[in-house]
Amino acid sequence: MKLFLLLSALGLCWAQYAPHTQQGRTSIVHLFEWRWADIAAECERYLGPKGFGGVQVSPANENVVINNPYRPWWERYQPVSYKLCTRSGNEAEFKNMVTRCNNVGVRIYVDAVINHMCGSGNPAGTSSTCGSYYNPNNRDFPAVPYSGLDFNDNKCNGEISNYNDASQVRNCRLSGLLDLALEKDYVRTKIADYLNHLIDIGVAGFRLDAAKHMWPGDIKAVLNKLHNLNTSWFSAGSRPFIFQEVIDLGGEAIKSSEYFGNGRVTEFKYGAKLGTVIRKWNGEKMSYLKNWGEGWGFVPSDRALVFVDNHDNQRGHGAGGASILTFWDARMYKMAVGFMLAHPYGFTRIMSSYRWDRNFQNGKDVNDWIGPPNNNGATKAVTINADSTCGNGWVCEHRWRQIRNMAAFRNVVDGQPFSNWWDNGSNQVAFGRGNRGFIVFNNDDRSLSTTLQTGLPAGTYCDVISGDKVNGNCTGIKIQVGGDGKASFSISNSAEDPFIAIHAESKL
Ligand code: AAO
Repeated sequence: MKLFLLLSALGLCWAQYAPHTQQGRTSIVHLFEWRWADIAAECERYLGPKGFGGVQVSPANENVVINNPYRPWWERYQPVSYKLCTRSGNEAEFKNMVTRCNNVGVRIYVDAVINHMCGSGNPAGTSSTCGSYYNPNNRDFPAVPYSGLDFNDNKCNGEISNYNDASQVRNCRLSGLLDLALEKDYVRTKIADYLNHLIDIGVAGFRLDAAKHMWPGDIKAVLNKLHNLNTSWFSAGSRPFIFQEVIDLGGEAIKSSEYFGNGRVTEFKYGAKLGTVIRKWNGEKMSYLKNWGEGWGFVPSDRALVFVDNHDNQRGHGAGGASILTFWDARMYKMAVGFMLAHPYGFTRIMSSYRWDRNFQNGKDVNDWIGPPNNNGATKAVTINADSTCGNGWVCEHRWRQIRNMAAFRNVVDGQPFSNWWDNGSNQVAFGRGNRGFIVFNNDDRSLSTTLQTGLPAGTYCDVISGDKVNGNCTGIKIQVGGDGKASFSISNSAEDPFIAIHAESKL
């Protein structure tokens, strides 16, 4: 009995850190701006079969429609109500997606915009994705309803200007967005009602947008009101997975550790540093990655949600700076994502983007606002080409062979220790995951040719970066592991993808 109580207490306090992915599935993908109908189809035809754990979807609630600039992606971060009604689809389509994805073992995590409503400068009217009326001027959002009493104007009605002042960051406006008074039980209840609606439909958790701009205790009070997950798909008593968008690159008043009590936090240092290393900026080398993780000053692994890029910093918003790698730098990007998925640190999120016309002026992309591929504002379907890549302007990084196969690698090595590290003191490195997987990188300007201890059982393995194991054959490079666990590797510095990865299930 005592043991049971202890275990259930542990379960209760640890639960919000667990993503509730199906057994053996270890990463999620952000299908940025996808329609619900396309996500449902992608779960069934691709994500389920390929072993992806879940999808972070764009905000599900009604938002402002902005026509100048024309339908920017960021209009979705300006809520008007909590009706499930956006460019991605309506409530029926949302429910259909959640059901179909859960049924093939793929979880849905919603980007929850609960810190604020829309920008103060929007005119009153019904320019919204569901036609709800709103008036930012007198803070009237009748479709919730919220009124002037529900915002932080009495504490601060101006912009955040000083990130060294924690009260300002949490009480003032982020980019002019009307800041909700989350210390009010009424506001907490309205937000919890929205999140509970999503939980009851079957979502597995939430990204809390702009969590840094909310007091940790206010978030906690909202979380305490949340239902357990839907028992159609989750075991009784499961708590929603929570990952909070807290940007803490150091040097500001707010520390991400203040949010550990609520759930995981986004570790922004991860992508910023990994980009710097792979680009070889500031004298960084891959050999320094030997103690990657907490050794680099990151939050504890079991509190971290990690990613190479996100929807903000792939286009110069948010934080991370110029070092961030994206699909635009495909060769380095694949190495970075490969490294992330092979390495045990953190819970991993893969980015899946759309292409837009970049236009740099004085180092800034003036087209950083461009929304998803669309016809007169209606988001275009994600079409699938004969070679399994995506059409209609969707990049689908998660479908790139190297990335898709590394997501599978992470599943295969789940729970195995970081092992057999090797480096040449420069940018040639290798490491394994127990006796289940091994990866070798050559990011130097000379070729790599060496024999390494892989930790794997003897056999012939298929490199899942240059090819796939198909019907027992390998379409890429083959690696022979001897009875002593050693194998020889050769990687040209001009290889299309200068890295090799083998694992227990790529054995021929
Ligand atoms: C749009 C317009 C605005 C307009 C507003 C209202 O662009 O001109 O005023 O509407 O009408 C997104 C877009 C915004 C957009 C907004 C609403 O990015 O452009 O505004 O939708 O439509 C901060 C927050 C972080 C936030 C990030 C963008 O802390 O929470 O800014 N991300 C989320 C979402 C994002 C969304 C929102 C929040 C709002 O992911 O998509 O905005 O819902 C420092 C701070 C960071 C701060 C950055 C940027 O970072 O630390 O906390 O992020 O500044 O302000 C170095 C430093 C690093 C620093 C960075 C940048 O790297 O080390 O600490 O430089 O200075």
